[in-house]
Amino acid sequence: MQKRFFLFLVVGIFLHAESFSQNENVRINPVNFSTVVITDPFWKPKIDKVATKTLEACIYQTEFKTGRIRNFEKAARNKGEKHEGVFYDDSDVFKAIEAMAYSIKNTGSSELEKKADEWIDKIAAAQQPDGYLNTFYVLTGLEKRWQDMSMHEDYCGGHMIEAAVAYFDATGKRKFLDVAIRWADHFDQTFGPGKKDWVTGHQELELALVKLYRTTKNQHYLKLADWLLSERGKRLAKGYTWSEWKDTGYTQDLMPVKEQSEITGHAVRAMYMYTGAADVAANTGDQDYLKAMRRVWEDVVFRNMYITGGIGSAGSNEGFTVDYDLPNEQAYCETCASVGMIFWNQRMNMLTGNAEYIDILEKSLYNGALDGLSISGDRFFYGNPLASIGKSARKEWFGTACCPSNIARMIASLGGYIYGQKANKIFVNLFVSSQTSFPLQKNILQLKQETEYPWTGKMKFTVQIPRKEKATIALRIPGWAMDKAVPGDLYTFLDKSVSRPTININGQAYAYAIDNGYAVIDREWKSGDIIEYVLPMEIRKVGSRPEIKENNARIALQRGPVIYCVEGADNDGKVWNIVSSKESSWKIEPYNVVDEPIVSLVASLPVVEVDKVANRIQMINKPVRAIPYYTWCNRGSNPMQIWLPTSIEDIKINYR
Ligand code: FUB
Ligand code: ZN
Repeated sequence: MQKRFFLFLVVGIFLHAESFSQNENVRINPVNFSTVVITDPFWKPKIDKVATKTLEACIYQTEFKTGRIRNFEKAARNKGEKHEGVFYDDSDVFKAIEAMAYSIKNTGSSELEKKADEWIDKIAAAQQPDGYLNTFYVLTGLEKRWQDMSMHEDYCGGHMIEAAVAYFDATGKRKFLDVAIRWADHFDQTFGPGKKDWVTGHQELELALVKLYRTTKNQHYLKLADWLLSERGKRLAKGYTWSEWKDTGYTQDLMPVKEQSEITGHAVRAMYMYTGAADVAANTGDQDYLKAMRRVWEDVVFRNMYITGGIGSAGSNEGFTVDYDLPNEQAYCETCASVGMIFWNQRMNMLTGNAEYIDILEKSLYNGALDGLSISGDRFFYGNPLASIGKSARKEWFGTACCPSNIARMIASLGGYIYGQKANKIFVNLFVSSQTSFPLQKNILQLKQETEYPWTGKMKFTVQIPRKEKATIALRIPGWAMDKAVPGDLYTFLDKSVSRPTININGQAYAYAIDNGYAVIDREWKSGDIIEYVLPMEIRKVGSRPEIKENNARIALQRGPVIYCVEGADNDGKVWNIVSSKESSWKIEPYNVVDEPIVSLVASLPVVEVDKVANRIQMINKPVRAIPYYTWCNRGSNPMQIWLPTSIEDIKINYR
């Protein structure tokens, strides 16, 4: 571990130095994931599970159970064989390779590298002489390519670029990157100012092109990303599968991106687009994207987001509907949309330096996104409802299988979301036991973080630095630790807390200043300095704005960033009969869901029972247990609820 950490540090110093010397347009440069060594008791087992179980499942499905890899083989043979599956299936191969790349970096797995190399050879062999690559059109008729904007050729290309960049970063091998460059050059020769117009069918290519620009330093790719964003809002979008969505905002094409202020349409498309816009802005300094995105972000967070950080309530458009339309049982909340929220909010934090974006990132990460992956690592949720009558089940795979490899690549690259830096200012965004290094003006500061978050709110940071140097360490103060359930007032804590975060440095209380949501520690650092940071981990009852009809007279439970639910498996099979008044008294109790050690919440609460013998309905008090939402449905299909009724009246309506 020590040797590996040293290697990480050396590579990291170059990566850091490069990123922050280059980018004057951002307030925070995220620290590259590959320079962060995660040792965390909560996340490390998950990262390891992704590298084994999750990727095993993805590989099995991609290669054997479905024709995804066969499609590349057939495209390379060019013998007129049939395409298998859906027209965007190539994207899942690429996302799996991206997750493999991060996992190779995390675990050093030579097996994964061998598999990725094997797939990359097949992908490269299927590339057309002009750089084009999409197995659907290669196998169904190349003459039809680039005619229907809704057909995801650009989306698949974008995922290929992301995977190729990640694989190059992880292994230094260029083969896949060269395939991606040839594809991007083909796209660049075909579309752009003075060439053909193109509105991306499913946004993704924009953010991918910025990654390619960062890797190759070729400005063309950045300009192309910016141009693609500028194509939106001119009503140029055309495509067979879009006709029914015309004028609904489904494709975020009703207004130019820089003029948008409302969130509309397909949630994943929207998240990827705003992530791409932020990435362009981070490299061009264009302020108009940021202004528009702040407006849209407020529309999401203030009116259209679940308490889990999930977004996109409707299955019909896999996206947004009208303000406050946030049904619980019917919530769509695609795993990919929560992953997209994580991407976008990281970029917003980077551009603005404001910690509130990380509050939302953290909310989506620990709840809406993490719920998408089973504890075993090989079962998945596509949608993540907030209530269930017990018919939901985690699945091995899906017909449209975007979510499994998406959550895999997210967790595998978690190291990239923990720290940031701007010159001599270090930012701690997430609380995850880990180590990394920061190049300062004169020194390299090594920071070690130790914590059992999210189960406790105690963090210990140890500094190592060769010579004393003045620098700032900014620790994120989560909104929930300051009595604010979310930015805006969609959700509020029902009881007031007086506890506040505390900081001790070398055993002495430190009176910190707060700047943009960070506790700022400004001092000359020396080796062995220790920061102890304590966040109040109280059980909070949460209410929501009255406009969210389904939550009226209901409360939810939160502790730290974790949203809780009640599940049948812990409560005699029933959870729709529980009443939890605003005054109910909950306590913490360590518990295990399957083999996941968690902190559960317990209370004695009135429940409605049917007494069949006496032929009557009665209320009795029973012990009730709540578990973290992300752990539900790991013990078979069970009823579940996040929002608990506060009175019997609501039970009458909803009792099952
Ligand atoms: O269209 C590709 C992916 O499939 C989308 O991101 C998901 O919402 C699903 O429709
Ligand atoms: Zn998905």
